Amino acid sequence: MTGKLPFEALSVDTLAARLGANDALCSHIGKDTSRWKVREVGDGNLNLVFIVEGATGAAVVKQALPYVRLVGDSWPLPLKRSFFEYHALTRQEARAPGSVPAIYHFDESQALIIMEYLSPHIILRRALIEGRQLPNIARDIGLFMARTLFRGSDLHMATKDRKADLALFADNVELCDITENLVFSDPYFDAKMNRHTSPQLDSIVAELRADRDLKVEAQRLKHIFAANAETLLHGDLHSGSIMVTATETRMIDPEFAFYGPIAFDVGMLLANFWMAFFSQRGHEQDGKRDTMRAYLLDVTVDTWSVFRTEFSHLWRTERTGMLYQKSLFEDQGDRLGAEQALDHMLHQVWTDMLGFAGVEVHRRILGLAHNADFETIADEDLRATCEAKALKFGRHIAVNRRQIHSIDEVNKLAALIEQENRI
Ligand code: SR1
Ligand code: MG
Repeated sequence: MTGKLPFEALSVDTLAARLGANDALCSHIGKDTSRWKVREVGDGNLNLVFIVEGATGAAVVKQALPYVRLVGDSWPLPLKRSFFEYHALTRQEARAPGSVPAIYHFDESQALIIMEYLSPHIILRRALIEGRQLPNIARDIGLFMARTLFRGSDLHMATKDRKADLALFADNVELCDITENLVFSDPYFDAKMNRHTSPQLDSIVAELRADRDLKVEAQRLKHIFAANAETLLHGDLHSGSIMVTATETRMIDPEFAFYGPIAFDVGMLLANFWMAFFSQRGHEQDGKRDTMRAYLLDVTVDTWSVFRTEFSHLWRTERTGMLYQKSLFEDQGDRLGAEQALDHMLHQVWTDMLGFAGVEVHRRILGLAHNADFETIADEDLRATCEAKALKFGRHIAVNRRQIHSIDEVNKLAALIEQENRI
């Protein structure tokens, strides 16, 4: 296939004929297409994903569709998100080597990326629902966030390069628009595509939508999201965008990448650990999940600590950009000034991270795009109980974020809310 053909969606039946002459794919899986086995495995909200196995290996072929798969062709979505995903993956690999799948080929006109098949990896969300404790995720994700978020910013990059990159990713308008609406606005009014566990949550939802402080806070966070072009974000860093084995962790799916606030990726990620925590009560049919709950809170502590430590290390060793330049601090013998600025910056990330986490929790329960942590709880009363606790927690950390000073404080609150009304 050349890159010049008009876009055409792949299917299990056409993939071998269409990609059989692709050198990159053939070099990884073998060129005898009669031995190729193709499976469509995409269960995400937006794209087609195929696993192609050949005589000598396997690969993933991911293709964007010209619409939102979750909703259908009534919601068109540009193919160029595949371009942003490809460019984000190359930058993430450069800034945090080994943290993303290897890219074999990118075809812009077909909006497809051929990449490494991660096996035996599974989606982190699924592992957490199953009650599996992965020992390395806090370290791996904490390092990934610190390295990509620091090295993609004006703290590290030459400002000319950062501005060029900022311009490139500024065109990812439609995916930003999804986040701007689905995360920051839709949950807080009766938007058309919203849904929630009803009638169980009806009165709580009405209360939240009438909560002026919460609405104002959500809009302040949206303002930060839209106006603070601090670094290249993953943009959708939830537990469904991470693949794991017992010892390995890889980040996938950065099609929402754009220049935004450092705190956004961190907040979205931690929100997903806190949602996993609140959903555990719904997955206790095979035994109590007390140790899993403790593990999940430990993961939030460790992820934040690894992020902070690595970010601080990079601040001291790789601060080569135009912000807080060493010529003003260390070079003047003012190491303490640089530390004071670092403290200030981490404090801002902390405060905003809590806000982003709070609204992420809300949108997964009140908006269009729910998550499997809660959705797989078949008993609706039990699901609603878990969701109600998460909503309460999300509201507290979003609205009171400036008064919360440590992750232990956040986790004590989570544990308290989780224990409420337990028999
Ligand atoms: C219409 S897309 C809904 C959600 O799916 C993606 O994974 C993002 O999280 C987006 O908000
Ligand atoms: Mg995705």
